[in-house]
Amino acid sequence: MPAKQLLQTYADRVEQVLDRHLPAANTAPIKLHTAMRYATLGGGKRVRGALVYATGEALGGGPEQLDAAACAVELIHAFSLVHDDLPSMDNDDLRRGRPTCHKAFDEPTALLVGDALQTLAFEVLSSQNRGLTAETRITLVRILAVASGSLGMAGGQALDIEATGKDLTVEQLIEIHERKTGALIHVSVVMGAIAAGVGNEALQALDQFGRAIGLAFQIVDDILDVTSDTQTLGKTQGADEAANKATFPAVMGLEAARERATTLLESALASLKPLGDNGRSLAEIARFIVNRHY
Ligand code: GRG
Repeated sequence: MPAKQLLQTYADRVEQVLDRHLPAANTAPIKLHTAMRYATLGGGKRVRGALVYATGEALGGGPEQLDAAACAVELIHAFSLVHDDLPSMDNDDLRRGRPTCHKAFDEPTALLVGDALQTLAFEVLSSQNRGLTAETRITLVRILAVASGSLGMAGGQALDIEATGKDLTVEQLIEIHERKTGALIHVSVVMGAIAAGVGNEALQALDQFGRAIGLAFQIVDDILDVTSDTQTLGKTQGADEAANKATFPAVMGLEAARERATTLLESALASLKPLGDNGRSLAEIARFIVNRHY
């Protein structure tokens, strides 16, 4: 299936699961629940959820076995976007083509939306769900917590803030990007694998695939911030440069950044070899990540 169709299928599925798990907008506190649904539903490419499904399915897992993990990674992602857009962080007005959560609601609500989305992710993951043993659920909770915490995404964000306005080496930049964005993308692949009961050899291959594609994702995000436009991106174009952010195009130049993303794609695709034909959907998503325009 072509990448766009594949992503749409997975996006539709995870949207339904998210909708089911988010409290209804008319449940008190109404403003908080309305804002949680606003920040989570009806937008986004759902790449992380798609990676959970595509990885799990490559290993013979059924979608109902993968729903909780796909939903949890998208909840953590939505949380990170809401907090990332706050005035004390990136101070953005536009996200997914709409006003950011704190603009549509207010800052205290946006803070609480992030907090509540994070705890909901772990509630969903740890709840009794079809096909996953208690041991598997605990493993999923642990690896998602590590990937989003101070050694993963939150730590990457801290390093990114510290690096603003400084001259960085490519190695320093890779370390930031691997944590800030790469960790959640990498763990989406690993969670899909674990939820599907992966064996050791395939897990190693997928671990490499997830790392490569996680870093490539942020490099391309940096490139698009320079080359695309606000309407296509659904967020403010040029925001990185305006904020004096350390980015791949800034540190190594646009062409070298493009080359690095292509090399990472090649290495990600090579990691899929042990999966044979079953890795086709993952390969499609990897190509989309590197060749996308939004
Ligand atoms: C979540 C524990 C925790 C802490 C939050 C604010 C923060 C700490 C981290 C920020 C991480 C962040 C926002 C990184 C940028 C990642 C990125 C490239 C986002 C855009 O992802 P897309 O393009 O967005 O997949 P869509 O809208 O398609 O889902």
